[in-house]
Amino acid sequence: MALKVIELFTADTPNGKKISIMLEEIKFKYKITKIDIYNNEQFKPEFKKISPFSKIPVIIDHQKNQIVFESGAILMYLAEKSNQFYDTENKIEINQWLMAQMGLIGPLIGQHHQFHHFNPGKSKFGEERYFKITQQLYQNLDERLEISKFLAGDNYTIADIATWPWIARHEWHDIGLKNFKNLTRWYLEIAERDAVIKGYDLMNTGSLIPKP
Ligand SMILES: N[C@@H](CCC(=O)N[C@@H](CS)C(=O)NCC(=O)O)C(=O)O
Repeated sequence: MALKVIELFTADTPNGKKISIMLEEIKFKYKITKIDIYNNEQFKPEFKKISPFSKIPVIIDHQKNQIVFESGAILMYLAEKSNQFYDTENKIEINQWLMAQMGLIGPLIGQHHQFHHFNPGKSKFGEERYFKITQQLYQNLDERLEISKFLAGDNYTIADIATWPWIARHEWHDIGLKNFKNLTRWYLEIAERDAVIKGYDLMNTGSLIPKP
């Protein structure tokens, strides 16, 4: 039965899309409360009460009066609540790939966005450093997906849900997703899922998933 208890505080970014995709996947009814991070709404005292670092995404599970911040923790929470995409037998494998997204893929590709996409020409060092790192991450993911259908094995899990929205920003990266055959296969397979198509367009603006 659909639950109508989750409130998602978010913006239209890869970290935000992780959670809308997950909520669509598990078919929970949810309400989106937009936080305009380009106009500093994340720093308002009422938001800071639920987000100590002033970051989106955050959820409130109104059924339990439970606040959860940090997208990885939110994915684990929703996976455990719905009993989906976080198979108990495979938790160690899933945790590794999820933590790699949280600790490496998100923060480092985020820096690539800052130097290459938003501020080109400001720091040659920063542009070169994060371009190379992003290229390396594409390569690492491609190697993994050469031997594994999904990141944590045969099944689609919260590790894929966390990582996919970052690769969906490939047009900003200029690395050439097409050159990474296994990563492209994985990207396209996930892009066909109804929940991903819906969760990607979380603000209902008609956003379409970019092709490789
Ligand atoms: N580790 C956090 C990162 C969240 C994050 O960086 N959110 C960005 C948007 S994608 C944000 O809120 N930025 C606003 C700011 O930095 O002021 C998570 O995965 O939830």
